[in-house]
Amino acid sequence: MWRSLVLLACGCNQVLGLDQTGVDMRTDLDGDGIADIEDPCIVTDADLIRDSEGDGVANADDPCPFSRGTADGDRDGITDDCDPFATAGDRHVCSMVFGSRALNATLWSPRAGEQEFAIATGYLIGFEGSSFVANQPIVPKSPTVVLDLAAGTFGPYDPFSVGMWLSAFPTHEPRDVACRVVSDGTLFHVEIVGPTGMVSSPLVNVSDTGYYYLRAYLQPSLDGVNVACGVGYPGDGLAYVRGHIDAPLANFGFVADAGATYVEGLFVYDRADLPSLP
Ligand SMILES: [Ca+2]
Ligand SMILES: [Ca+2]
Ligand SMILES: [Ca+2]
Repeated sequence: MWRSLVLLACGCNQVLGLDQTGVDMRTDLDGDGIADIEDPCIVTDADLIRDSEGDGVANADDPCPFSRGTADGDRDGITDDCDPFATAGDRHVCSMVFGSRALNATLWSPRAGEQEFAIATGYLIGFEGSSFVANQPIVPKSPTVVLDLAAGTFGPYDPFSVGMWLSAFPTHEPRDVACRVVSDGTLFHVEIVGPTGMVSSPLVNVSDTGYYYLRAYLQPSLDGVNVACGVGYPGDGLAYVRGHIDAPLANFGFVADAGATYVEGLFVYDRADLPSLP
């Protein structure tokens, strides 16, 4: 009713949240009353109440949703297994565990010309050759953002490649940038792939469990975004590489170039300051 009255009285696109092309910018996919464009965490109750590692703390209140570790060396509320920086100031922004099929289908789209992807309730699966991007911004516009992908493979000794599109468009473009982990089944490395080429880390041994996490740090710079991309196990050190994106970020997404893999969750942290990247 309120909107109808405003429409009659005003008819202005800004109030209705319409941009110049008539696209509604005020969609609220998770129905929490916060428009997607402003929502720091687009998830449904299915994600909020899930307890990914079973420590009795729901993901909504758990700053480290994939590890039961309790040590918090810098006492910033993010336990050491997840803490992106050793100095206090990290904030847990969002845990996405893809618990709503309806939201998954609306929020994520396969990229043009690629295989259909599958998202099952509770975890996300990318098949060889598929990648997809978010239809809404999901990366906060904070001075420092950290994206943790808790993931694994169904066959730990099978080759696989899975990653995050840090900046990608609905169709493939030379500007696309990915942070990804690549394994031959025994050893893996992490790499940043983008328009300026690829930087790759030293090789790391693959765990027996096939479980690992991939982490990307993002910090805006004067001419784009500085990136650090790492891979490791909860509680263990990560192997990192650093790179730079020469433009504002496009959309976030996922890519699986080889092997069946599952993604347990995407966990987002941020900071209000600009500490040095690893
Ligand atoms: Ca919302
Ligand atoms: Ca938990
Ligand atoms: Ca901490």
